[in-house]
Amino acid sequence: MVRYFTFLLFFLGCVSKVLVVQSPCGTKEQEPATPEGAAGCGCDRLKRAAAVEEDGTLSIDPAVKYSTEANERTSKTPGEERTQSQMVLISGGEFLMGTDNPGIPPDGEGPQRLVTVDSFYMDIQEVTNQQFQSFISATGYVTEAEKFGDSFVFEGILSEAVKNQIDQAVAAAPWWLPVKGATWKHPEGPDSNITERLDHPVVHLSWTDAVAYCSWANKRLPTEAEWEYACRGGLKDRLYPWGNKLNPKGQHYANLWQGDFPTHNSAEDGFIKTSPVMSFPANQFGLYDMVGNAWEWTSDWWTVHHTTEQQHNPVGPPSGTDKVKKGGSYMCHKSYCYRYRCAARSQNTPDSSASNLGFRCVSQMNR
Ligand SMILES: *[C@@H]1O[C@H](CO)[C@@H](O)[C@H](O)[C@H]1NC(C)=O
Ligand SMILES: [Ca+2]
Ligand SMILES: [Ca+2]
Repeated sequence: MVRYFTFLLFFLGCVSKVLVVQSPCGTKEQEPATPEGAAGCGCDRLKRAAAVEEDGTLSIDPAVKYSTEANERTSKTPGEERTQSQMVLISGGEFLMGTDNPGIPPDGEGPQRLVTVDSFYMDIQEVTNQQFQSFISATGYVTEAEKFGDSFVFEGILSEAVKNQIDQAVAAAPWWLPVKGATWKHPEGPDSNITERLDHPVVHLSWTDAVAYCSWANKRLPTEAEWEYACRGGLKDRLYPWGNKLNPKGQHYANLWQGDFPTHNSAEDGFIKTSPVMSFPANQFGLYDMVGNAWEWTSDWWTVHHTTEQQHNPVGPPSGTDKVKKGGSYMCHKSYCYRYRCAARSQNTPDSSASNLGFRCVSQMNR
């Protein structure tokens, strides 16, 4: 109950900014944001208020400790079928992070700033259902959505049977419904499964769950800077991982939303929901689905204030309430969620989970 209320307050705050250009949602803007730009697809305000203590601190499971112990219990037999993602070396270097021409100014996409990152390896794909299944089989890990008993699902992909059971919605974004029993194994609730989607990105995982998985795999989540450097694929100051045109030569380069959000998804790119990973071309670094398909968690706490001084391996603020996610999802359309750009960003509390939010891991070594 509280969590929907919190959502509503946030949303109203954002909308009021559109009218008076002043609100807690954003800072000085060069141009008025669209209501869509401010409120987005509603993806960024899904919170579990229950996890926020009265003093504002967050109660987070010690996932790292847990998964380290679990990892020690897991014996890696030689010749065992490889389930981990292939990784690619991202050679370190400097790049321009963020943009001075923000698509959504309140998100803190700017200012553009010079950042250097050291070399690292990155999963070429989002973590899939099959890969996450191997983690669960090895550790017995229980995800936060399973503990809480529900997760947020986009209404457009729910069955009538499930929709009819729901009496509570997010008032300001009625297309997001808290669905009892929605988990990574049951992405649209108990009457759905992942049997036909083993090669799709795993979704309904919290930041804490994502950290637990990467840690088990002897990897970690990327920082926002690493993620954005990787997204840009060596291109300078471009919108997308492949350049500035959304559909070069009429081709789709990412699983996004075509049609009218949220009522009509024409699926011109071939997919209404998630797609199998690597269904679209890789960027110049060999990375797939950096934008679109599933949003991807990063390790950084959220802030919209960035220094313009040159940074080396920035890791974000030391603390916060929300974590940064990058890349947008299959739900993103320019009219509502113009966040399928490398500079774009959004946030969720670390215990939030939803039907369009996943992750990939990085490592200093090729694992
Ligand atoms: C999984 O879902 C498919 C439909 O996508 C259905 O045909 C199948 O029976 C389901 N399997 C199980 C084990 O529930
Ligand atoms: Ca699509
Ligand atoms: Ca993605």
